[in-house]
Amino acid sequence: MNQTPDLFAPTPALREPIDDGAWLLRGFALDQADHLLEAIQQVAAQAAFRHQVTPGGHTMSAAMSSCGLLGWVTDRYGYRYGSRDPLTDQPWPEMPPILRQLAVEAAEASDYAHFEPDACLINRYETGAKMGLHQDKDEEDMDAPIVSVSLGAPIRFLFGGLARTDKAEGWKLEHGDVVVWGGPSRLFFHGVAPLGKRAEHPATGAMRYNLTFRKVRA
Ligand code: MD3
Ligand code: FE
Repeated sequence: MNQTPDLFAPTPALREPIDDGAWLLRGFALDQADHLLEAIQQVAAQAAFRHQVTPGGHTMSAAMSSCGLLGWVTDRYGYRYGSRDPLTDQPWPEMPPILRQLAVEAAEASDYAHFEPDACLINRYETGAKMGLHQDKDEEDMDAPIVSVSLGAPIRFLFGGLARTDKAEGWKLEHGDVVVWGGPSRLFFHGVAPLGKRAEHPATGAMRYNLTFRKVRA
């Protein structure tokens, strides 16, 4: 038996358990944040941020874009993933490698090996924008985790359980934070509280961006 500590074993990234299968990696994206924000602007130059309308007729307060093979679309007829941006009828912009790489590394650090996202949704929040409690269940592959990256102004994230009425816990998500949701937590209700009036960050002013990486097709 070798009792000598292995000085060269990889150190696991500092991670905080949120729930079964869910990890908060505080500051995981911090050193790349400027490059990630540039990549977001490049995507937005081809697929502009837009406020989509839900089937219930409500205009979403968060503006959205997408990149990768698939993007998420909602309109009066329903929600779906599609391969073209309805604003331009063009394929969604390719997922910038720097974004994909970060998501794969965060999944790996959370013990989800071989994550291959085919969609990256980009949410942009301005003061007062929010996202009500919902489940992400439009994806075919529920074995894959969802990786989320927060950039810019901080927000209060709400995380409940499998039932809409389960009590939701609040977490602060800040610039550079990454959260990985898989296993039992994959279908939990979640949302974000309205972006505060004084919430800001030097890199984005009063705006917050959230990237979510998904594997939609099984
Ligand atoms: C928990 N976005 O795009 S990210 C979404 O901050 C979404 O923009 C929020 O919910 C945002 O669908 C929250 C954190 C998050 C994302 C996906 C999850 C938490 C999740 C999927 C399952 C469980
Ligand atoms: Fe969600």
